[in-house]
Amino acid sequence: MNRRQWLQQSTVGAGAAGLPWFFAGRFGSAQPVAAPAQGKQLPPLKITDVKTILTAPAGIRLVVVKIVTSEPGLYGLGCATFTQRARVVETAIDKYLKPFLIGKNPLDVEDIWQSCFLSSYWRNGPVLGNAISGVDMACWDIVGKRAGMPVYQLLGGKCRKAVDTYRHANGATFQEVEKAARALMEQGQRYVRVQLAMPGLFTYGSTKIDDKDDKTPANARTRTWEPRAYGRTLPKLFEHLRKQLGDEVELLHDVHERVPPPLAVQLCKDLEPYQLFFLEDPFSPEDVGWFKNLRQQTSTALAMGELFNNPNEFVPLIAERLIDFIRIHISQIGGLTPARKVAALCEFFNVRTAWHGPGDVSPVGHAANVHLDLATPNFGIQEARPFTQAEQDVFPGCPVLKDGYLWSNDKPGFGIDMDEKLAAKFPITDDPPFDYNWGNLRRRDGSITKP
Ligand code: GCO
Ligand code: MG
Repeated sequence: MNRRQWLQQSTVGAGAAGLPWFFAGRFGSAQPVAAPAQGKQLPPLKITDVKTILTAPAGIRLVVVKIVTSEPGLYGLGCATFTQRARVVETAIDKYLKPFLIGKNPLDVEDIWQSCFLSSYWRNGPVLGNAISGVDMACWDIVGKRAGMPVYQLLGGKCRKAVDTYRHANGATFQEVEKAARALMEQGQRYVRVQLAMPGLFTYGSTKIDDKDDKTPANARTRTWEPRAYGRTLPKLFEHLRKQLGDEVELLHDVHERVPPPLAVQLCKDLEPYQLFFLEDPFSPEDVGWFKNLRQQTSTALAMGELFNNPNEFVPLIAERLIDFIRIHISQIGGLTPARKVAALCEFFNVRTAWHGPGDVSPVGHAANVHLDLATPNFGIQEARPFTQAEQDVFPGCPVLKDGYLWSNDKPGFGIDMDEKLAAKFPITDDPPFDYNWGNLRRRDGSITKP
């Protein structure tokens, strides 16, 4: 007798005796009576196929998982994007998770997550985290479609009508950054992340150095970075922007873990007069021990986390109230299942969410971010980008960015689909296998430094 039959038999017997179901086995009546009202019984569901789809409709390598079920036409999509190691994630899914998953019930999302997580014995790293994320989101998508409900409804329902976002304003001069910020504000953005290129230095999130005349092979092309000049200039950029743009607009900045910890502390103090909405990644994940020191010295709001993989990296920061915004990359930590737990943990410590939402999160991943944002009371802000036409064609049902808000549709699951034939028309490039900016950033003396 399986669990459902056992439960049904128990319930019937207990009902007849007017006793709770758990006495049924002992006091069951011979009189068959109607079972208490139960939900519509749906036929059992099984995973019949797991596909990994690599596509680059906007030029960035995306990894999407499609889980196909035994119910005709019922499938789910999830984001497993790790753009710098896309092929490794593909192998983790196709060669390892797929055989483990075939035949399992995709509605048992928690059990699927826990068992996939432990199935490699070694765990908590990128690649396996991304692979599990794709599977996890695809299962949530299936649960939503089966229930006929959007995922945000399964998470407790909407706490807000739409999701407030920030976008990026980059430039090589103060005026260029100001212009880019104004353009976004005119489109309705209330939150703008500002990044400045430093002359002669390769600066994260800024206008890239034009290297068309550089004949050095891409994999050996060094980018130069020195933190001091950046540390001195950034407060001046904010001074300029506050003068020109006023106090109303919320300004953000990403340090991208590129400065030595004492300089990051100084920077947070120097930026206080400009009241940033948040300063992101002042330290690298290897240096999180510095947060205790930093927190006591500054009132600048702190965001951290796109590089986190292991709960031990972020749980103490949340529980000790050392950060204000958690910025985990949802596919990095394994998908919606762990992310919703992180959001709930944060709620108790008044830490707000600001899930990572750059170009290397697929529209499916952005849709998952939006569903969680809609249902999270302690939501802070969502990093967003407009989707290219090609992305919208490959992923019909993309969240819509309007007046600075991301809007989800109300279709079941994540409400987003994938045109596989069209996706195949945007193959990922293996040459170069990833952009060589990472791992080639060096100080002037030639020593390697954090990206
Ligand atoms: C951000 C990020 C990204 C990362 C990128 C790495 O949006 O805050 O720092 O742009 O650099 O996702 O691949
Ligand atoms: Mg960042």
